[in-house]
Amino acid sequence: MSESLYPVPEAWANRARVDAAGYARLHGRSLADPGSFWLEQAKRLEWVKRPELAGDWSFDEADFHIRWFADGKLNVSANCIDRHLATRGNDVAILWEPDAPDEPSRSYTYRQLHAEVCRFANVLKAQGVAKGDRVTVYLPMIPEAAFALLACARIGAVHSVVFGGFSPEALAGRITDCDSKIVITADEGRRGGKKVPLKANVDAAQQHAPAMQTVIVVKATGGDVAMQPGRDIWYHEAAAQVSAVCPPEPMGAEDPLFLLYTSGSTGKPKGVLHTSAGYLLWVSYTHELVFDYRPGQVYWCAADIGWVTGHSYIVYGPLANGATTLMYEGVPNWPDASRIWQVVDRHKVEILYTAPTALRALMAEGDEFVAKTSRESLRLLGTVGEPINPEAWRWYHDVVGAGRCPIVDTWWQTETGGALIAPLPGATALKPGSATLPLPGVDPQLVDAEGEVLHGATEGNLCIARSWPGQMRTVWGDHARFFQTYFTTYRGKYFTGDGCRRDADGYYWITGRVDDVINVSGHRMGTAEVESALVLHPKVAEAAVVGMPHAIKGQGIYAYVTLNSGEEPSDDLRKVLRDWVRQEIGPIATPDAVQFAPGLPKTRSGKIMRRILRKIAEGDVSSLGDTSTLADPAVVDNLVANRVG
Ligand code: 6R9
Repeated sequence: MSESLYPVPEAWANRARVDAAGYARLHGRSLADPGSFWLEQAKRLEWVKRPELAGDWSFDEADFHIRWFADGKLNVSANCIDRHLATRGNDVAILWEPDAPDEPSRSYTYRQLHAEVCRFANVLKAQGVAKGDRVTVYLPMIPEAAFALLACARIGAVHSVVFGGFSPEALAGRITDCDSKIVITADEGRRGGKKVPLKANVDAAQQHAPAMQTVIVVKATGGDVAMQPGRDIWYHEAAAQVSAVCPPEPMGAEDPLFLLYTSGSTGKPKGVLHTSAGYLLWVSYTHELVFDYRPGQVYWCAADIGWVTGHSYIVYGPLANGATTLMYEGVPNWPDASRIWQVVDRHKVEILYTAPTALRALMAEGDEFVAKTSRESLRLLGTVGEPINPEAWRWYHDVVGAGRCPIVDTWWQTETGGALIAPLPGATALKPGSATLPLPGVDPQLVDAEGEVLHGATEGNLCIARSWPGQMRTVWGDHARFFQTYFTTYRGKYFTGDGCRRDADGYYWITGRVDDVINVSGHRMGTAEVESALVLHPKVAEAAVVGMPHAIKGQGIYAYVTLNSGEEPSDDLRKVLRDWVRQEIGPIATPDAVQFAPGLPKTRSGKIMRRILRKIAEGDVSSLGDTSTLADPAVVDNLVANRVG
């Protein structure tokens, strides 16, 4: 790992909102006196009723609870829209760049956003959606996706966005889990010149999602879709019937804002629940601090709204700060590997936030795609989703940013709401590959396997020792699972599932997941989910899935499959199984390698020894460790001999 240091550039130091000493003071005060610190920060929001309480929480089983600003009242959409109208109503709120570069972009001022969101909210109300109801959003990256989220927030409905790349089966599971009676979708999505049949997927989901009663369809491409009378409604027709005024519903600080399903190490995806005030405060505060956002700047988070990054840093954080947030419909490498940089030039983007996997893919295409663009508007670069390898970091810094732009490597999770460990560009010297230091209010601890807290330069499991306002509040419908998943591994602490090293300067280096979660192109995939999909296939008896190193994706999916007796392994079947998983979950879950295995390495109690499977998938077969506890040590030789790749 690289330990080279990139000091804060002089231009940044001179205009820093927070300098190095300021950061140390801020962090110190946030931990020493959290009550007054957070009540003061709470002033950055507009409240219907200002809170007098800050954090009220306990991670202990007997008294387990997490609440922030619990006596306050506010509306999230009013904070993201209405309160900006007087001062910047004519500033651009959302700048939309379409998939095809020759199509015109679109922009919405805060005033126009207000009208669009009110109209959308009234359409939802007309369909009977009330405070607390769940609304599933299955949309492409079009402005209506942001309108839909903010419309839910306006009337107090709880949105649950399902990524447009997920299959009908995955969509149905998420609709059913939260009992969502209404789904908002589009005729089709577009990505990289290809159509995504969203409405057809919703139709296919219906048989497994009986809760679904109403489907609101946004006309995005004008493609042919079958409308089911009594269930399906065109958004544009419904919107023409309602007014563009909808007063925001005053919400309790702890009223739910949204659900977002994410993969864990066991079971089906969990509905991570975020509430209103603490979440909004966290994303607004961190968006301003970490990106040093200043009014008038064009800011671009190139994530999809289907992931938490899109929620927090395309929609809620930037809009709460009155920013101009760019929303891009397409993919980074279409029509060619220059597209991102062309969009930067077209819209004079100053802050760009993307994922290491995209950078590695673009880097592999060669520097000329970057060099032929100007990028002179850029002043800050960000990354998120997985550890960034120092080579990609340097390319981002030297080639994309021409050595001029600091890189903020932001570590966080769906569960954390927003960034927890990240540099402040005017305060923190950078080290390629390190997310650097904790943000104010964040108290990281590294612990060993027994839960002993490790001090100084060390490596261990990353826990957070106290609550922060943006923390998730529960797993939808299963509060016991919330406690069990995050607070029982190490008593009294939130366990992230990540391994981490801390160096002598106190910098944090995330080393990756230590549980059974694979990070594929910055997206979380639970091994258990892929395994469940594989064993649903009639020819499969058993499956075990692990991560393997992948040059572009960071990690790939390696599946060991035991067939039912009488079934013959073949390359055709390998392809059938890959397509099967793709159909069951979605393209991101497609295994990169499928190895047929007559047996899996198991302990005498029947537990699969994933450590061994990981080593073989990595190609590191010289150090398989102790295999003597296996029920049948001979299976290992077979696995090694038939390794794929
Ligand atoms: C925001 C997001 C969370 C997991 C997390 C960790 C990995 C995210 C990272 C990073 C190293 C970073 N991760 N950011 N690892 N450096 N800057 O990605 O949320 O999809 O829930 O994934 O991603 O392993 O635990 P989510």
